[in-house]
Amino acid sequence: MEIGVVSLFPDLLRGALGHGVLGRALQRGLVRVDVEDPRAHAPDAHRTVDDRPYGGGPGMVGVPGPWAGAIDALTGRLQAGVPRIHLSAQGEKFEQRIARELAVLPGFVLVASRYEGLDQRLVDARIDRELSVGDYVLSGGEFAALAVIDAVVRLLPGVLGDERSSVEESFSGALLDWPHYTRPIEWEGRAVPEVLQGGNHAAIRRWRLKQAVGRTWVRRPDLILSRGLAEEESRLLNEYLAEREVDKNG
Ligand code: 9D3
Repeated sequence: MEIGVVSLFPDLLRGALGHGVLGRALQRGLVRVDVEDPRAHAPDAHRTVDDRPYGGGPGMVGVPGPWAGAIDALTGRLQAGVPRIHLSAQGEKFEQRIARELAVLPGFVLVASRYEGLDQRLVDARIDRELSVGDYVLSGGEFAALAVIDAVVRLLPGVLGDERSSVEESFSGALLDWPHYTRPIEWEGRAVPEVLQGGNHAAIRRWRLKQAVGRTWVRRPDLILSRGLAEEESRLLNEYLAEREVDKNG
């Protein structure tokens, strides 16, 4: 897969991509990331990439020429027809479903903008899709682009080695994870749950499923509502909620 990124901070992008699962995938040639700076496509001596908004108001707007130049340079180096995606707070919410869609493509271009946004004519002429990473305000699209790249690359065949398979993890409408424990068996007066200390694998499986269903119900009821519960799961949820009442009331 080849991913193009348009960004005013190419070093930030390249630096962040050098580590962990992503860094190894790049080193092993499973994915290429090609970064292009709009400043390199600005025609004037000042390398202008933004200007004041027509109609007035605060902030700056990305001027179309340099941004189109960077997008076109990347598009020319990538396979024909790959989607050009603008990271924007106004975009469609990025979810695991979209990560899976992108992971089967030969590549895509991500445009990370700054300021109040890009000139709308550039968006109309060059952008196929706009994605947001959630309802909070970032100061630019770079960290959103990195989130998209990370979520997509770990789905590529061969990227996750012995680590938990992405198939197992690539849920949508699944449950939150159960709690995890390691040594020491007691820490600051807190013990590892008794059931995990023994070798009763059926009991351990039930405990983990109960925790997963219970946590999901408490923290993310939206996931339960869109997914539903199997019979065993709803039995375990009732147990979880009953045990929580006991914990609360002594
Ligand atoms: C008038 C309000 N503007 C500034 C507070 C809106 C605004 C402009 C530019 C808000 C954020 C940004 C920069 N954000 C991104 O480029 C961005 C983003 C985000 O802020 N939240 C979630 N996903 C994304 S993807 C790109």
